[in-house]
Amino acid sequence: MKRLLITAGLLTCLAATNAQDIAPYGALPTKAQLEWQDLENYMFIVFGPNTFTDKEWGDGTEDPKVFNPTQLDARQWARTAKEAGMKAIIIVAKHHDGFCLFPSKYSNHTVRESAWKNGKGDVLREIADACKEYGLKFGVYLSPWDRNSPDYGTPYYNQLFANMLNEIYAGYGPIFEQWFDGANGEGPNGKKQEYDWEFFYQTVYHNQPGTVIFSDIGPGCRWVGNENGSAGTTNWSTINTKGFEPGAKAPAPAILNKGEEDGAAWVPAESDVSIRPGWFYSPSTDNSVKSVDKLMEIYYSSVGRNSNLLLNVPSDRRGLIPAKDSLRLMEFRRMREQVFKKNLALNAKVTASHSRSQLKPASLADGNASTYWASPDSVKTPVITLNFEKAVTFNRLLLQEYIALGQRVKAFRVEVLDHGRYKEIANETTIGHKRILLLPDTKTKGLRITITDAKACPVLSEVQLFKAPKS
Ligand code: FUL
Ligand code: CA
Repeated sequence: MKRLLITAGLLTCLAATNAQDIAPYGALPTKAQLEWQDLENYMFIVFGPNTFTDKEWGDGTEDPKVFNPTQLDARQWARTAKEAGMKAIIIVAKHHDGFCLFPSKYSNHTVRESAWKNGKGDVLREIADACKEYGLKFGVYLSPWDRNSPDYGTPYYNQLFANMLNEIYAGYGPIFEQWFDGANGEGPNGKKQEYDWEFFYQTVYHNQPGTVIFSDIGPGCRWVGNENGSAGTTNWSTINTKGFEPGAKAPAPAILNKGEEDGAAWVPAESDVSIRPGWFYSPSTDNSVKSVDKLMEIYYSSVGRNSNLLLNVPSDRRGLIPAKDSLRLMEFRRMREQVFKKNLALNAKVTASHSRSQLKPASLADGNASTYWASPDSVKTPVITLNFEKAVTFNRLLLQEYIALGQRVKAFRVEVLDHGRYKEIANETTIGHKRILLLPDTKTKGLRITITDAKACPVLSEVQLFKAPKS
């Protein structure tokens, strides 16, 4: 009896290991990158003296007294992000003009020198606290390019920049993402800085090893290669960074846009885009806040193409997110809720041409991204079928790979049952964390997804179907 129990125990144990026993493929995400990817959609707040002088790039000679928001309320920013369904805020702590929105010891061009709160204010503190209060993650943009610092263009500047990073990391709590702009122009002495990127990265990691570092090439996440919120339809989360640097020495934008198949490093894309034409608030853009349709298009071409979406919603001169922008964000959230309200795949009977023992195809349609299905190692092109008792009408197909084991799917085909025969409705590349296909209204009792090419046996976590209303 005892032996029997031991054998039974061993068998269950073996079965359980088998299910998990899928060799990861290629470069892999860290735990921090996995958590980061799940955030999907968060807010950027670009703010500073330029907000008051109506510029996109200040030259660093601005009188710090121009920075004087009359009603700054970081809790309004955080509340707006929260109600917009966003999970984090990244704030500009210093733009290219060198003005620090926190009273840095390493600069005399800061909020301390401004008129705001008689020099006693600290925007970074207020927004860090507000993010905490509203359960949002907090991130920081700190421009290496500094058109004010007298040390910019000298070797000491790299140390000074690291000192500022240390100051921020020691004083403002957990920082989920560090945003490094690649822009590298001249400083007040007419010289360009040779950035010591490795030193900057190590300074961040030394303080907070879990911070995801954004730059053109990561190492945590990468620029998507444009500022329109549009990732490539093919989008690998891997790229080759060796020999490259952020800025002028970065890979071409077209490469950043698509990533690189079999790239040596896991550096997923982040799409940064502004809700207005400029990055900074300007009264001249009050009537050009992006429409809900445009924001939905951006959502599909970023989050829907294996990229996170960093949407800039700039504070105005009062220090508030204007009503127009915040209303638009609420409409955008409501539209997403409507589109993704009812996952029609939940009613499907799911089968697969080949399944790994213990992994059920039903896990593909359980609405849970942490449960997954995979084919055996030897099968790279399995076929997944969803059958419905009653015909469903859909126009969005959402797919997810279980990326903890790497990005594996290279191409796939989608067909629907039409008068007893399968008809192709899409033929696409890469999936990654999330892929959303926009399709015409399609009514069917059967959907078939064929993985036509993969780096290793596919590991998929979700197949979802939705019917988006007419906009
Ligand atoms: C760019 C900057 O030059 C813009 O001013 C803005 O900060 C944007 C997010 O990145 O490279
Ligand atoms: Ca699942």
